[in-house]
Amino acid sequence: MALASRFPDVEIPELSVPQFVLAGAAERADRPALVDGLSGETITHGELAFYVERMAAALAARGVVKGDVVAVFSPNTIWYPVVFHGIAAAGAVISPINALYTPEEIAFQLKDSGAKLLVTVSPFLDRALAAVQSAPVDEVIVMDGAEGHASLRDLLTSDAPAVQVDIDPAEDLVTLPYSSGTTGLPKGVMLTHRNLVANVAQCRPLFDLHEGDERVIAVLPFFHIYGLTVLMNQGLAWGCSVVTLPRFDLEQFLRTIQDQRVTRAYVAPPILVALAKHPLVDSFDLSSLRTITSGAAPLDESLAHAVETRLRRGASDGVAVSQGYGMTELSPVSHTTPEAGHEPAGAGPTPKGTVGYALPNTECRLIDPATGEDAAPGERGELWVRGPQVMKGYLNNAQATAETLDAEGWLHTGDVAVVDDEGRYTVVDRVKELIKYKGYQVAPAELEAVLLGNPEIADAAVIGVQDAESGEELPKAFVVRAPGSQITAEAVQAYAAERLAPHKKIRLVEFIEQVPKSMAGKILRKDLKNRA
Ligand code: 4UW
Repeated sequence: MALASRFPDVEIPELSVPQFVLAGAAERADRPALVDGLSGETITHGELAFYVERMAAALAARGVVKGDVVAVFSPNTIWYPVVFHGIAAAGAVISPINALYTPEEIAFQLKDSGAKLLVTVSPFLDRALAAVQSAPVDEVIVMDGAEGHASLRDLLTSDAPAVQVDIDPAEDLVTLPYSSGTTGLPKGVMLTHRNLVANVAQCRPLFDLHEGDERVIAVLPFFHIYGLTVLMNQGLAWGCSVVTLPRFDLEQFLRTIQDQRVTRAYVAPPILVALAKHPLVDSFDLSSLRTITSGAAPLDESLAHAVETRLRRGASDGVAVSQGYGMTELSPVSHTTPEAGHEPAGAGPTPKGTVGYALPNTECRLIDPATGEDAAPGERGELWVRGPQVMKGYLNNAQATAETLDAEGWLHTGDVAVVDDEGRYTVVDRVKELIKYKGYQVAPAELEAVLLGNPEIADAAVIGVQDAESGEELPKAFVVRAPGSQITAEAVQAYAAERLAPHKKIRLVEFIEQVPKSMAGKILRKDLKNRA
């Protein structure tokens, strides 16, 4: 039984992502669109639209055509949105690469996505060049410039003729982020222009925007779908100033909120832990903040209350802390908490342990994994989602697509949720393999594949175990030593750490005689969880 959204449907404009996001740029041409939180350097909404047009023209002049994939490997900067929308306006597809990736991880994504160009920044050039040795691309563009490479300045000042690419929003891809989904290795998630346009349009009725007076802090990375849609595209489409930070540093984060008078923060739970507990927080004036929304991993209700209480100081009305829920395959938002006064008709405040309501145009089902039937009212079940934000599928992987997205359009999330009588959802468990470490994806299959590359390791299985103190999920490897091997836990960890980004580090190791497997050879992760 489909559970309808408690909100009326919204209309989804038939526009490409750049057309939609830049639609209001001329009206607010002189207002800051992007502000560098550290240097104060600014791009206005008018300049943004101009640069995007130039970027698209320059890419077309370099031979980029509709459907080509361009990989972007960069931390957050004010130029990232210029690059993103320039590529999109040229009809090409952006595959965003995690800024922490090793050359091996970058090469995997370049090859799998079939990227034609790679856009990066000079501090990342060593890793980028190491990656393209095994995954060649036509050209590496270095945004801030480097000897022998075209820079963003070169592209934006070229006199290439303007381009008009015909885009079918419902069919054509705009971005290809990577996600392991419910099982296996990271896969390219095919998101269309319509997916991303819809997701911003769907969130709009839940927010009380102060037109022309909203500043959003973009510390979560644009290379992750949460930052890409919620900070970059939503922020710019709604006419906010998006204040970028290249990485999370608590003091810079607090200082930037204070100095830029930031009104909204979208974060992951570890940042809320710092806001609740760290002494530095008291040294800054955070009274401009109106909302803090958390997502990407479970948020403890008491932590949300602790942050509200701590920040409710002085003359300020304080800040509302709440939760949303999303997944790369959902562009990413399916659920969020409306701002006070924007709840569905008749509903009261949204409890902080919940992830809020299904967005407009979004249907849900909760399926009892034991029976495959709809869960009884009030009972838990696997969350299925259907709506215009649901991905088109996984790139070149019909089987994984069919396992996740059924014939009726339901996306099986692999998360377990309950819904209350008012239509508010709480995420209570995860039945998929995926591990979340500080909000980042860690795919057990990827770690297992790396470990199996070590001749001293005969077999390996990875699961997430809850750390009682931090509440984080820690990747734990069960390792079977090869005959004669005396490999230590430290050596296992070091071997993986050399090849994988820091968030994928193996935090715990246990040696075992045999990895428990089903008759079909599938790792019995439940048995390992019980053992851990
Ligand atoms: N509670 C418990 C949550 C929650 C959660 C996510 O890396 P991905 O694919 O994607 C994300 C997206 C997060 C997100 C996007 C937009 C948004 O508004 C918002 O809230 C403000 C969050 O993380 O990982 C997807 C997986 O992350 C877990 C869950 O397992 C999901 O399938 N997850 N949000 N609030 N778990």
